[in-house]
Amino acid sequence: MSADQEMRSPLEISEGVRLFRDRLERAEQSALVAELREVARRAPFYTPAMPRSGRPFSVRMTNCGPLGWVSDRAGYRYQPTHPETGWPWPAIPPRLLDLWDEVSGYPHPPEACLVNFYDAEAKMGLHQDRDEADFAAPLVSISLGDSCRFRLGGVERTDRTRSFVLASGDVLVLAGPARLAFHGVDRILSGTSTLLAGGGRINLTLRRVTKAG
Ligand SMILES: O=C(O)CCC(=O)C(=O)O
Repeated sequence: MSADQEMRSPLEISEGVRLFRDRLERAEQSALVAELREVARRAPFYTPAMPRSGRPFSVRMTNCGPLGWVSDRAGYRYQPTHPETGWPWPAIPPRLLDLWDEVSGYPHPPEACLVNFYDAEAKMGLHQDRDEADFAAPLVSISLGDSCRFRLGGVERTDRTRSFVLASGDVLVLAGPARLAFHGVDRILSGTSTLLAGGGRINLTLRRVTKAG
């Protein structure tokens, strides 16, 4: 982290929602993409399916960390292995653990890093992240590659929503009263970044899954 990044305070979008614009410099983003390529070599991206209907997600996913979030006809859950290869997820890259320490304000490490890949057409509907045993830990979300229009609501599905752009290098934290805020991705703004050779957007979501201690 440069001194400039250290000095910059996050944008408080609403209570518990902190947006660190340009938190990762371009060189850090590239280094992270190289590490994620290795993660994806060992735990390939796959297409998750919706519970019950089995309808495929438009987003492709993989994970790193002791636990990974998966979805299939049987439901949403965390598990220690890749659903297609049966292999344990690779470790979370140390630079992400450091970032968690710097922005989360939570004294225990994340256990899951969900890696979402969005092509130009992919999106993610409004949802809450609530498959974790403890909501005391925040969600830390990192954007890489093409920008997206991100939608954020309140803790009730019917609450008013707002949208804003998340760009490569931005880090968003949902904590405290916003930990269970509904959120989603309306669309990808194709061609807004040259970070990923083939275009598209990667989102990393760091989560604590079990109750610490
Ligand atoms: O891609 C994003 O910015 C959001 C991802 C997300 O909401 C999730 O993985 O639960």
